[in-house]
Amino acid sequence: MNRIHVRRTVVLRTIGVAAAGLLLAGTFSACTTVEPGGGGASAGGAGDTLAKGEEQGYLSVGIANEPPYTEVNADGSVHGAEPDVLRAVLKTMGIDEIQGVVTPYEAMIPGLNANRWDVIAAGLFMKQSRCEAVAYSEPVIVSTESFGTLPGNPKGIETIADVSENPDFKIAVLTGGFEEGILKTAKIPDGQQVLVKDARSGMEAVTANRADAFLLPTLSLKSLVEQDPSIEVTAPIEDAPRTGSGAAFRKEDTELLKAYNKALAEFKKTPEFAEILTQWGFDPTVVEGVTAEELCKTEG
Ligand code: 6CS
Repeated sequence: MNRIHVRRTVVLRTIGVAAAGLLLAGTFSACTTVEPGGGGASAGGAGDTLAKGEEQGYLSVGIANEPPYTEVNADGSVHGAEPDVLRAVLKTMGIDEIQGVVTPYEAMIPGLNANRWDVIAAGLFMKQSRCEAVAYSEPVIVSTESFGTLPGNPKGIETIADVSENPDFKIAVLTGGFEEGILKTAKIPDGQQVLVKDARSGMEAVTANRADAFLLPTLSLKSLVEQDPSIEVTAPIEDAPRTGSGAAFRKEDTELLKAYNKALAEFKKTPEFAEILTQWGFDPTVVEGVTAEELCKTEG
């Protein structure tokens, strides 16, 4: 197999999240043949993902497609701040490629633990429940949240408290996303939540007046607005929890986590780390001194 193509392979799967796990509805590759067994499926046993990656020369990675965190290009190449950092760090470990598997945020952890992919690098923000289910690397990104609203923000929605205090406000959030958790932690009734499957649907909920605002990371909303200026983005929400993300591994992959964190710590000292984050609009200094332990204390 042409290794260049392996780098650029994206295994695009239409995966529905069934109650008991993942329903694999179909697999096709955007670019080249995928590994036998369904592309990202982990052939190894528990805890040997590092050895598997070293042997096969790549790891499969659960991603969304939500710039600037993750981006799948028309040619099937996988980019975005998180996959670009993951690829660069794995390269220093002798694992030259990553193979992306696009999936909804709510399916990322079940899919990882069902061995559908080997790691998550999607901006899957750290919080208590997620940190109980997977082993996060040290963070590479610290994020803010904003509201996407109609131009002029006619309802004046700027904080989570504004939503709590106005029971008629409806807020679109991704099903199973970090933002749905923010609303639940704030005890905002389900009736005020408009669950959507992806960022595009969230924008449409606002422009079609099914929701008064779309709650999403600030940079994701700004990226959407670059394509479609039909909404505007509020300043970062002051009473939204600060959080961040890094790679997420299976709990049993302790050897991979240890090796990755060691390599990541070295990589963070290089100009390439700052270049990647800056290229995607992130401030590389914001994550300095922030730990996974701290971010895993985030409620939800
Ligand atoms: O961690 C999450 O669930 C959220 N992360 C990103 C990058 N976008 C939305 C999603 O809900």
